[in-house]
Amino acid sequence: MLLKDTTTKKKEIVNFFINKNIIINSSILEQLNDEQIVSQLYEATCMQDSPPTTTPIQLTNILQNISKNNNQQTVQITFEYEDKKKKRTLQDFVGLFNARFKALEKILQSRQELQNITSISRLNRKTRENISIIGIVVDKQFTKNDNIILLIEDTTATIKAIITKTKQEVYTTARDIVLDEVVGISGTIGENVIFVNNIIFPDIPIINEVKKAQDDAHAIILSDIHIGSVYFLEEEFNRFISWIRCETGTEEQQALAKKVKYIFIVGDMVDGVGIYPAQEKELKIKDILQQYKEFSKFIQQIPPTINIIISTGNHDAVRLAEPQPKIPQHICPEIYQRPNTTIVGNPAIVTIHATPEFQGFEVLLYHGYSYDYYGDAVESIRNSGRHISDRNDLIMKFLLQRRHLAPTYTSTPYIPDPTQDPLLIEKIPDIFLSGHVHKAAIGSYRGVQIISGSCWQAKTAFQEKVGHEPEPCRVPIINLQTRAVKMLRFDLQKNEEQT
Ligand code: D5M
Ligand code: FE
Ligand code: ZN
Repeated sequence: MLLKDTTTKKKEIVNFFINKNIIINSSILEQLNDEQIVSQLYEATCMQDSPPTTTPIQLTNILQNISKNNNQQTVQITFEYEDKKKKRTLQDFVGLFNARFKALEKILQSRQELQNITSISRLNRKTRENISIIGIVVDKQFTKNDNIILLIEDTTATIKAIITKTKQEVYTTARDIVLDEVVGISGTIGENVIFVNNIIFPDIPIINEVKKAQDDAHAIILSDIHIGSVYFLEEEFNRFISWIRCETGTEEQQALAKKVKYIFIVGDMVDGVGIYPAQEKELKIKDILQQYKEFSKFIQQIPPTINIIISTGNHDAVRLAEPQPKIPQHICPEIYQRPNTTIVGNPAIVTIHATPEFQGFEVLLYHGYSYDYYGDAVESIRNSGRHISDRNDLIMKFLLQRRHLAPTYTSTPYIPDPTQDPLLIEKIPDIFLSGHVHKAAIGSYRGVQIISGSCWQAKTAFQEKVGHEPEPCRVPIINLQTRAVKMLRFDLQKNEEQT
């Protein structure tokens, strides 16, 4: 028997629908561009021997199940914060800080650089012994001579630690220390003070071999679309949508679009309502539901063969305090109905592209609301670029070293969970994605791929005032097989070349 090719099967499926007087909407047609879906649908419909009894509703269900099954293999939510709604108490803060300290202490305890770890209360303050402690930085001061004094606290006591200018390497490290981070310190003990020789961060081990997919699949990182803002760059965003639909671009560009299997949207989908004072004047769409409806229209245009993972940001319709919940279903029902979407909170970890032969990639998503703080508070980062928007990759590296998305308590508002700290980076991700500063960045740290999305919003009046330089309409794309990352541009006219 001759095996039918996809085109023949496709025709038969379309005929099948027509014969049953079922209107084939564009969403169904789009699904038929996928060979796998065609063959599954073919089996589910045309192959039936007896006269088909399938109703339109059943057919829609079949389609949805097929897509869901296909997507299920490729996107799994690995970490998602479940909010147990209850009133928070001071005790919850204590619990949270203990949970955070314990987790980071455990990581630090395994570090070879820290020999003879002692709790602070048990330090023999009279000897000149070499000691190591693990503690939280509760204060940081510069002396008249520019030496640094840290106040370190563990669960037993506090002690001062002094880092002198003469020890250049550790001094440079210490300058970047931020409040509330947990560090390991080794040095010699004097009377009520440690003379620091070395500072150890929880950090991540060096990964020698990065994971690579077996097939030529690509993932795209978007963030900060800001739909509803008068600054939303609709024309440019439509240019991206046309490209991802393979409707525009050179042959080569279209070939690349076809290989995209994942699109991550790392928060700030819409501009929101009431996010900053007098925002109404800068809103083209003043209704939050309308903003998400507009967003959904774009998402609906993305081919169903692409898995879309959506997390929240500080402009989205959820609380500002982190961990942020996912966008609720009633806010954007159209997106939940799409079989190819995975909606998560902020932060979140998803595993993509796992197969029986390949364990998949762990992807950490965090919008980056805390980054404004670190872009300013960390000296080496502050001095490294003209604007905070230039520094996302450095901030993300800094946070991987701290194993925490917001080590300083005041760097982002949060809801304290007494049993766990959801902003800890406990698992080391393969890929770490962010956004928020409105300029794309690509970097890597010890084998972790760092990528930050750009934005689809022109420079706002506020950003103009504070000297923020966004760089909109750039799209980082990662080849999961080679792990190469490229930057695509949609701010250019058709006749200009993408770089
Ligand atoms: O933030 C986009 C970028 O602009 C981010 O780096 C913060 C900065 N920004 C925007 N508004 C403010 C205010 N009011 N204060 C400080 N920094 C700001 P987005 O999350 O898109 O608003
Ligand atoms: Fe934003
Ligand atoms: Zn933001």
